Amino acid sequence: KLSKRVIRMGKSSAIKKVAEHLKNHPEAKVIFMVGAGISTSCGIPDFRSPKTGLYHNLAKLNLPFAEAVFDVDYFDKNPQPFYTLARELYPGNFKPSKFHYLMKLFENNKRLQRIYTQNIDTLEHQALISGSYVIEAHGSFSKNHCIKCSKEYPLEKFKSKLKIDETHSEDSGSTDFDYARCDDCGGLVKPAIVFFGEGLPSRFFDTWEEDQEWFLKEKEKNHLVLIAGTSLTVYPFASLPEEVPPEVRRALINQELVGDFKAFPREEDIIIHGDVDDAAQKLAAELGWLTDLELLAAGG
Ligand code: CNA
Repeated sequence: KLSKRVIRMGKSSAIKKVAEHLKNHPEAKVIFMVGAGISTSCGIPDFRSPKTGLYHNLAKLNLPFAEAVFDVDYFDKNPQPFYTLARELYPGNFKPSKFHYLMKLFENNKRLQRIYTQNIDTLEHQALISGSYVIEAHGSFSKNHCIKCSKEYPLEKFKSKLKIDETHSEDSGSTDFDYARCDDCGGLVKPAIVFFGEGLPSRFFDTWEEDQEWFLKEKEKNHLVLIAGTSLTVYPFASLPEEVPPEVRRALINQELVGDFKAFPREEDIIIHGDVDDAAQKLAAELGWLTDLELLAAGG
């Protein structure tokens, strides 16, 4: 039933529907919920896209299972896969996408309520979106701590070890590769990225509770939730869309139909099948923000 409706609506008219919603409700603000798909055009692979995703490419690291790269016990035994991945993902190596800049324009136009991101690439900050709007649900590289005694370390502690040591190349299979270790107990130092089995930052839960109350208080303003570039498979983040109150409209921009949009579609959902940057460009055009988007993307 849903797929018929999606086909009937088409991509352009779905984008127009989002734009119309925002134009018809000038007080409405947007909460974004985003994932790795908004950064793939920046050159950062996502997890699950076939052939290009990180899980596909991790095969060469001989992991017992792909998710082991984000498993604390595995990291304790063998930090090399995480170091390899961190080298690929480390903030500073990439520029934001058009989609990131679209979110910045929502802030500039006072139409942004929040961005819940699963990404650890900090591209929201690089797009100069104010930190008060951004919830990094899966942590970031900006803090580090020892996995044994929890002693905290500055960013440099881990970062300095990311440079490939020619004499102890990972490929040579050397076991004394130079990993960041705690000065007190010798435990491995790990960035504050949420690994499987670890708790999410309390700011994630606190802010989501506030935002849910905000929805209830401001029902008549017709706020919108826009979900983009995520497979909605990692919990508890993946449950956010289903916790959006039924009277609040949801839109999805993604290459595939995912999560609650697939399992429990709502009559009012708007589905934009396709590329996030392409959708960002079209939505910006509909909202009269295209020149601003192009200026931001060009770095000026
Ligand atoms: P995922 O499971 O890899 O899903 C990505 C989704 O985005 C898929 O549904 C894709 O079809 C879709 N997609 C990919 N490219 C595009 C595009 N250009 N336009 C539209 N849709 C696209 O990633 P999730 O974020 O859902 O999974 C959560 C994990 C991924 C979090 O724990 C992250 O920390 C982790 N991750 C983050 C990064 C990053 O920080 N950039 C990179 C890789 C993985």
